[in-house]
Amino acid sequence: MTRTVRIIGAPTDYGANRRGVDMGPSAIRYAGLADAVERTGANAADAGDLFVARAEERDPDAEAPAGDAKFLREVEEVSERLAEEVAETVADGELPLALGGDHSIAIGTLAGTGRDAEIGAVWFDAHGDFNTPETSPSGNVHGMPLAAALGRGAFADREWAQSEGLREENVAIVGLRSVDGAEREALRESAVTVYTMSDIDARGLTPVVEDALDVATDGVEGFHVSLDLDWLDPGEAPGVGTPIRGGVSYREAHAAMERVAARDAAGDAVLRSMELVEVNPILDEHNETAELATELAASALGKRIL
Ligand code: 6HN
Ligand code: MN
Ligand code: MN
Ligand code: MN
Repeated sequence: MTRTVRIIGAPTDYGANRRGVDMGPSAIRYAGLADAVERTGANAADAGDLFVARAEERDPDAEAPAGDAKFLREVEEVSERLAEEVAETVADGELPLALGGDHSIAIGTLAGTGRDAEIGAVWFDAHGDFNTPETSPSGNVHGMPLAAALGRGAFADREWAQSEGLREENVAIVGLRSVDGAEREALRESAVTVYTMSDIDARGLTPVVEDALDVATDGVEGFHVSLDLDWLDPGEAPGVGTPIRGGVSYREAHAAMERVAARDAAGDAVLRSMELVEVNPILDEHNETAELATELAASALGKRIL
């Protein structure tokens, strides 16, 4: 049966406190995402963009109530809309592919995809995204989505942020190279599995990603792939809001996505949802980061060279 991939744009930059990543969905579509998905043999259905209130239209007096998290009220609104759309897509037997937007959109994707099933997640990112409002040095929610989905810190009493079917034991971060002080402590005491860039240096990309997929597929129905484009080296992916040197290469990124496709095809736990985040067209060069996001999605969806 031909799989249908439902493309869902989430054009928000409220989690990053800077303008630009809200144009990510347009840039990724312009780079040819739907065609790339269809070339893998899947159907592509574009659900358009979710409504995101423009910053200029916000009530300046209505600040977010949550201490040190910026724009948490706006993030909540977008998360709830995205969670609904993702849950419905999964219920319809389709695969949601969410386009950010900053990484705060993962709160909505994970809430939706984890609504009716036990799931795992692989987090391809330079960052841990494991801050909470209490630990975050920036207050930006895009540094918090993994902690939010797991109900940590101030997210413990925010049900909208939590992913019901996701447990720390089934989460793996791959390629970590930038982590804040208190965030590091939180990761160390958590049950999340972390593979740093040093692990990739020492062992090679493929065995590390295979281990991460083992973590994310252990005893669950399906797994989520969160691809932050700053996972790659900024030389390959310049169009991101928070570039960190020393990331994976073009070829390593494809190899990782090909391992995702292989695991999906093996069928023990299937690829259930995916997101492409943090593409910033303003900082990009000739849309190459958006094109890269498109190509990597195709590899994860099973694109074959031969
Ligand atoms: N991202 N750890 C930093 C913070 O502000 O919490 C950076 C987060 C970056 C988040 O790239 O998705
Ligand atoms: Mn429907
Ligand atoms: Mn991230
Ligand atoms: Mn990142």
